Amino acid sequence: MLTIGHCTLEAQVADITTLDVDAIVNAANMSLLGGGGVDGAIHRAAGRELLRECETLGGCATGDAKITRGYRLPARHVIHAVGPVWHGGARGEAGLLASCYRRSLELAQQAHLRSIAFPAISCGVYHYPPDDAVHIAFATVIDTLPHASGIERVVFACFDDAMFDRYERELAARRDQAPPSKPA
Ligand code: AR6
Repeated sequence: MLTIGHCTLEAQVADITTLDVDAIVNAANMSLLGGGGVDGAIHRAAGRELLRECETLGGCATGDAKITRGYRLPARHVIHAVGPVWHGGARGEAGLLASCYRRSLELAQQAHLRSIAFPAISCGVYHYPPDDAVHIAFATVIDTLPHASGIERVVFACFDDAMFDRYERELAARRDQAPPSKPA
């Protein structure tokens, strides 16, 4: 756990569909019409109404995000972000991945949400190298939080211990950078 301003950041090993937060982020594709991985799990848990709302959205560009209701999920909303497919790193993948995190926080802020959970966008079927992806996720969230002052809680939902360890390393490195507390 790490506190930045009014916001706590934490990593959890969790199925993101079980989290009771204002919004969970989906690692979607440009159609926004569902798929495998976390996308499939979110659509299964939310029910058909989620697909019906997604059908009205006209898809989404890579690096961008769109928000829907959460339907049968404990989460009140789903923010569908489209991460980049990893092609080796020379096709703007890092900027597009950062943009997913930034846009998701912007949408959450605009909707007056306070808590948000992210999966490791692009780290599954899209094959983004996970160490790099986690570093981008973490750094982008920290850089964006000052512009999303209503966000009080960010959860990085990890499907396995290896992913959890990556976020824990980022959290620890950031804690180590914090200025030492003043002597009493
Ligand atoms: N909760 C948390 N994390 C999960 C869950 C879950 N229930 N399920 C998987 N993960 P992926 P991508 C992790 O493949 O790489 C879909 O077909 C998983 O272990 O879901 O962005 C879409 O429709 C991995 O670390 O997303 C797109 O076509 C991370 O979530 C495409 O896959 C992301 O893996 C998007 O690929």
